[in-house]
Amino acid sequence: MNSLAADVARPGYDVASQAVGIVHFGIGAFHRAHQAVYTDDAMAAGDRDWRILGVSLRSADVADQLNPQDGLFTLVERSSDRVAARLIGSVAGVIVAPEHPEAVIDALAAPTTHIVSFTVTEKGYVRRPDGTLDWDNAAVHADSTGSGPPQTIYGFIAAGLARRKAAGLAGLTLLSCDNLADNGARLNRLMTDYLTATDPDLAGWFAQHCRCPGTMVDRIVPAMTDEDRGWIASLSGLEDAGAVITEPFCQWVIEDDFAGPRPRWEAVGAQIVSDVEPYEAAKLRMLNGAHSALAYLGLDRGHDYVHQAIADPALRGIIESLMRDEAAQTLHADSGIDLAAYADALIARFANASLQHRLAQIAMDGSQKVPQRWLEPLAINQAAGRDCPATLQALAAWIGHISGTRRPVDDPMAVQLAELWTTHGPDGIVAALFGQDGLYSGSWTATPEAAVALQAHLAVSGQATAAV
Ligand code: CS2
Repeated sequence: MNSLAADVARPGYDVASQAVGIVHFGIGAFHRAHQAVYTDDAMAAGDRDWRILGVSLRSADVADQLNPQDGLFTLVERSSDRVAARLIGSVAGVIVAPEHPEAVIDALAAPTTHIVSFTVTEKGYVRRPDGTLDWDNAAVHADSTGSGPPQTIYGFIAAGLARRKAAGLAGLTLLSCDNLADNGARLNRLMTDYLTATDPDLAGWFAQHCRCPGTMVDRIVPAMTDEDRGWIASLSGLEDAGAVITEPFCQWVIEDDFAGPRPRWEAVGAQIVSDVEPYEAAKLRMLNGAHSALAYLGLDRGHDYVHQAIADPALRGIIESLMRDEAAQTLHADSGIDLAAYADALIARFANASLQHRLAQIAMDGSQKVPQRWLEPLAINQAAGRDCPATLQALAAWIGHISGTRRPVDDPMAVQLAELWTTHGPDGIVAALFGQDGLYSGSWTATPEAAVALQAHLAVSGQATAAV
């Protein structure tokens, strides 16, 4: 490595002397630009021994990037008028779980570990469309039968907790930082179901000694490219394989329900509250709901990036309606959140052209995202007799996307969804997904009018795409 340019801020504490207090599953770019930064700030403000040991459940990429640099990486905040770079010291290193499963369990069972956090994305929770644990998944099945080293978060946490219980150690806080509705309560239910089926005594211990606070996490973090890394090298004078680029905005709302000690994240900008739900619902339905709409509608119109899609007059009105007239109507007016100002701020964040946020990144894993982003608000609005033309237009674009004929589909259910298309065809796909017995009927069932609207959009967008 070369020398660090003088204007790149360094960690404000003695990094090497801090012990690990947090084990984090899913140490992708989002975590490095969010929780790792709050934790770095907390240690700079005086907290001690909260370094983060990252765990990758599959790929060795992040370990290969960060371990040779002792976990250090550059964080760059970028907007049209500002670039700020700093070095983050809170990550101690990364374990590749399939290579060293015992090391992961040791870390979970260490007396100094108090918090296990997760950004494993929606699909990392291995749920069925109705939200319950997918016991048919091969990795969950293998973990539950104990036929080899753990593969899923459930298998690893169960093994770590069993060791803690046997050693008479304290419980853990399991902190989900993924974009699921009610993420803390859901993780608690999934973990409880897993333990009840595999080790009922441990399930009792878990209920007594562990906590799963809910969180709302927010920061837009595009996937890094080689070009980005080259740009950072020219900026800081460092070749940094683990660098991340993000927007200036950052928000973290955490339910005040921990099993033991935690960093004083609230001293460095996080909000610790008694109820996360209003923040989480607003963020999932307005920000993420608009994001997914921009992704599928934007890709259909030939755009590559979020800032291009939001600048397209044909899409801007749909996004405004989806956020203000549809999603916002499902949120509590008395939550204290100014929803009109929130929508304004989101539009400005989407317009940040310097972020280069790819629509294809957001379009990934739609089967796991659509329920909390669109189907919940559709169900609430439908029960209240309100129409949702913008959300339906976006949903139709997703239905077209999962046919697999418009572009490649990166989704754990891609094969199943493409088969639904093959079996039911363009005239039957809406009913197969959202009819009385449809795949997603547990989340939302289309009225006959909504089904007609979806069908009409599908017909139009199908022709439009075919004509391109
Ligand atoms: C995005 C999110 O990829 C996606 O699905 O909607 O990652 C989004 O950028 C973050 O949730 C913003 O906080």
